[in-house]
This record gives sequence, structure tokens and C-alpha cells, in this order.
Amino acid sequence: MSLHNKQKIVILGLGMTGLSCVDYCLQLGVIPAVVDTRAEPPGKDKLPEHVPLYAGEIPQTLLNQADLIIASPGIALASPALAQAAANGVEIIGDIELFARAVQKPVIAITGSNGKSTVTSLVGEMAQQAGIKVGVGGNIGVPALSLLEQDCDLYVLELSSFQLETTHSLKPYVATVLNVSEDHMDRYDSFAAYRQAKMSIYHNATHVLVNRDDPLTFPETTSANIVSFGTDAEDDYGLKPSSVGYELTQGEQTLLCSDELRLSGLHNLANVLAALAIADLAGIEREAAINAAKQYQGLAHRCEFIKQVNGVRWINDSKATNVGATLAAIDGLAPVIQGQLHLIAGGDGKGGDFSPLAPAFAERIASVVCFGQDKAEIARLHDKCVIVDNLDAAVAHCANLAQAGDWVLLSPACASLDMYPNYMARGDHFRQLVEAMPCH
Ligand code: LK2
Repeated sequence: MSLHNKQKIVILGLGMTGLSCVDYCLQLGVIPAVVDTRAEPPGKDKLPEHVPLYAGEIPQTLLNQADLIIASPGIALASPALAQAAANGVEIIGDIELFARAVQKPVIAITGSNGKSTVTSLVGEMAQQAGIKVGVGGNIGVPALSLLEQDCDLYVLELSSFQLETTHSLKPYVATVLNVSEDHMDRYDSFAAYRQAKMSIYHNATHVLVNRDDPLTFPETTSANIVSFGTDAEDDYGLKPSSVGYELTQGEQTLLCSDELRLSGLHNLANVLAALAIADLAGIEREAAINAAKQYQGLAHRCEFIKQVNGVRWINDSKATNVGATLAAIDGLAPVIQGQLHLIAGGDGKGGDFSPLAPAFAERIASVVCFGQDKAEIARLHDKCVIVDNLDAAVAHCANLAQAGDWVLLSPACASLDMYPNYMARGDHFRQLVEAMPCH
């Protein structure tokens, strides 16, 4: 990596990712400047004292005169600050581009509107079970550059569309777009532009994994080896209905049965198929991969069971930051519930269309409690929706409403950033509220 001729480096956006970029520059002997639009950017307390921080207003001249800007996925390339720097000829990249230029080992790159964290962490577990020294992170958990310090033999990265926009040199050994549904319409001019950002993950990939159920995941052109997964049993990785649910298959071979998994819902069977396909392509021993799939319990904040109170089960799906994720949660949970399902939703809808939720509200949900910035827009979808001020009120409302045997699901279909630092903080708040509820 040649940062040596790039002395004036500006890192735009702090947080965990920004800090990983700072550490990386310092390791290479360059002291970067950090710029953030937030007055108190997260991670400020962990920034080494000798690294200058400009927080609040953006020092445009500093950006315009930089040799290189390392931009956070949280700031658009089209923002005035970055557009002006680009017009001045400044090179703008993201943390994943730095990673791609430095990495010497195979990389598995995973994107998609939903399921990417699940598949990324599951592939990580599979590799670990097989005894491979694997680094797992990117858009979840540990930033990619921090993984490099561990000197792994394989990297499994979850990549967001924003990270992909500022990445050009990645040559993934396996790349996949798991699915494409609407998200981030506040940052993209069109759904097509959002999809295009995701599709760039296939660029220079050796193996490409596509979803047969979602043609939007198919590359237009590629010289890579293409493998597919899907919920049919057509070919490659698929599902065959069986007496206990489904068999997960590859061609004629049965890999495992759905009743051996702790994850539930058809979308999760698709996630497991994708992970098994990736494991095979990456040369991860199959027995280890299957064992890891059987043990995998799922992620925090992803349809996570918190507690049963007075016969009511409370589920935290705060990670559902778009409509597709909430639909998957409802479709996954509704078939296994004896009583009724109550939904808590709302937050920052990012300019997207909530209307795909309407049929699910009508057919599968008893009541919807809406909170946050876009509560009114969601409540408009059905007369069974009520509006409350915040999550505390939403939980209190559902506690009153729900009968023994019912489930209450927090699956907001929105980002949390209107009220919380991130979806984890929102999920933690929900957990606190549920755990404080009196049993009687
Ligand atoms: O869009 S993001 O990648 N992630 C949010 C989403 O998927 O909707 C997560 C929402 C949530 O509730 O947790 C994203 C948005 C804004 C960001 C960001 C990532 C802002 C940011 C960093 C990362 O910093 C802003 C200052 C930049 C100078």
C-alpha cells in the first residue's frame, strides 16, 4: 500500500470505521486529519491525541487540498463537501478500498438488502469450525482494516452498497448479492442506482453466487463461475419439501434438513443455503460447514427472542432497517405463532415506500404500534395501526394489548437514527423495557 506519497490524508467520518482508518494510517507512518459533521462524533474518546479532529462544520479547504480522502459510508459522494473535493481532483476512497489494496489472502464478499449479516457470520462460523484462521467483519462487527492486524488466512466481509461505491480494487474469491429490495432511497436517485452499487461486488470475482428467487441478483456480464441458490430444487443449492419441512440440497445430494436448524423461516433457509454454497466454493470442509449451520443461533437484534412475560413472547428485530427485513420477519414468525402477532414499527424510513407492508398488516398482524419520525406514514397503511410517541409507549401499549400466547415483535422497517445512535442501541432499549416489565 502506497500511502507514503499521500501525506495529506483526510478521514471523513469517525466512528469505529473512521478509527480503523486512523490506526491504519498511523501504522503506515502518516498522521491523518479527521473530519466529522457531528459535533460529538462517536469514537472521539478513542482518537489518539496527536490526530487533529475537525468536528461539526466541514473545513472545505482542508478537503479540497487533501491528497486522499477516506470517506465514511455515512456520507454521500454526491454531498457538496465531497463533490467539491472531487472537482478539485482529490482522490476519494473508502475503508474497503484500503483493505482491498493491502489484503493478500482470499476474500469472500457478501452484500444484499437483507440477510448479509446472517450469511457473513454463518460463513465465518463454518470456516472457524473447519479450523481456518478467519477474519469476519466489514459492515458488521469489526471494520475490515482492523481484521488485517490478525493476519488471517481467509476474510469474510459484509459490504454495504455505500462501501461498494468507494471500492474499486477488490478481487473477491467469492462474491454474492443475496437479494435486492428497496432501501436507502434518501441516498440514491433510483432503485436501479442502489442495485447497481450492490452489483459492483461481482467485479473481478472468481466465483459469483446468485439467488434464483431474485433475478435482480444476476450479473449482466461476468467471466466468473456462476453458482446459484434458491428455494426451489431446480439445480445447484435448493430446497426439497419433506415430511419435516425441507431438505437443503445440492443437486441430488441432501446436505441437511430444516428441522436440524435453530433458525426458522424460509428466508433463513435461503440464508443457510447461501452460506453452504459459499463454504463449498471457498473450500471449507463440508462436514464442518454443516455442523456450524446446525449450531448457528442467529444474531442479536435479528428476530432475537428476549423473554416471555405473562405468556407473551417479546422478539427484538431492531436490525430490520428496511421494509424487506420486516416482511421477512413477519413471514418467518407468523406461521409458528398460536396466538396473535403485534408489531412495533417506525423510525427513519429513508424516503422509501412502506406500501409493501400493507398486505402483511391486513392478513398476519393483529395490531401495529407506530413510533418515530415516519410513524404517520406507516399508520396510514391500515386502520389497525396506532401512533405513539416513543418506544417506551409502544412497549407499554403492547403489554396492555397482548394476551397469553401472543407475540410482540419490534421490527421497525426503518433506520433508528432519528432517535438512537444505531439499531443496536434501539434494540438494547427495547430489551431493557421488556426486562423491566412486571410479571403477574
Ligand atoms: O445506511 S447506513 O449504512 N446504516 C443504517 C441503515 O442501514 O439504515 C443503519 C441504521 C441504524 O438504525 O443503525 C449508515 C447511515 C448513516 C451513517 C452511517 C451508515 C452515518 C455515519 C456513518 C455511517 O456518520 C455520519 C457522519 C459522516 C461524516
